[in-house]
Amino acid sequence: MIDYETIRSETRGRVGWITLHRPDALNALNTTVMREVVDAATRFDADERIGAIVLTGSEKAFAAGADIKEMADKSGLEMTMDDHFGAWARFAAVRTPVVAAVSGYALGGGCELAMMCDVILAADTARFGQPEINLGVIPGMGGTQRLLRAVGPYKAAELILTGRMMDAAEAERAGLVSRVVPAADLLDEADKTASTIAGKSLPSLYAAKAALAAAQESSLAEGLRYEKQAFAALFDTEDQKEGMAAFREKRPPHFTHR
Ligand code: CO8
Repeated sequence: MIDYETIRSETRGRVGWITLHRPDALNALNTTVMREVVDAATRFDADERIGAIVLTGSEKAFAAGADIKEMADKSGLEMTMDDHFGAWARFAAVRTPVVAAVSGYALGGGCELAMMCDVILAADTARFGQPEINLGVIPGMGGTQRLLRAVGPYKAAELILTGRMMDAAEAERAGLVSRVVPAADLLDEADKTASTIAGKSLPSLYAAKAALAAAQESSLAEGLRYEKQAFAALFDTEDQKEGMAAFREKRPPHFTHR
């Protein structure tokens, strides 16, 4: 286990857990958090014993945004030249499915980080928002793009222009979260969901995640072409033969991730 400064990272079965741990700053995302989350996620992604990742925070905060104190004195040119927070793109690009388990605040960069994950489980205490407008800026880690795709243009505009927070029930109605669970059950539910995912064949998980990403990034015609090819390519895996044989033989499949 690697000794990180701002996160905890551990393995439970086939699930890699990353827990944000800056309790004094409500898990505000500074460059150390970014470097460490990206490092942990990249290591899990390179390990075929891992089939899913859970990203979580504390009971009070998933993450209350990018670290305002770290950014406050930067100039526009410095933000551009540093590509401040650019490495988050590497987290968004991991092949392994990521489940965000959100309790408490998921604001600004925290909401944007949750939206880089594939599944968002929310405790009934979760609060989502993009309050950057209150700081004289706008979302900068994908919020204007991913929130609009998640909840539609009018809901996204209202949230981003007013900076107001929405509770877990509203976020679920809006389509931002996969499921809301009682706060006390959040980590168990995240474990169950991630373990279920991690029990599938890795090649099909990677293909499903990539095809879902293609749906966000391309036209319907391109996306359908991509899906058709990816679907056909899976017929050259041993796991496809095993999955379909297991169905015919009325037994659970034993995937070898080949
Ligand atoms: N950055 C730095 N420190 C923070 C942050 C933050 N985002 N959020 C909270 N903290 C710190 C507080 O300063 C405080 O520290 P201290 O005790 O040393 O003063 C500690 O965490 C506890 O916070 P509060 O006392 O404020 O706790 P409350 O329970 O009273 O309030 C809130 C909780 C409502 C969540 C409040 O802390 C808050 O409003 N936080 C800021 C939320 C926010 O504006 N987030 C957006 C940040 S900007 C952003 O995310 C841009 C992303 C894109 C960047 C892309 C760059 C390329």
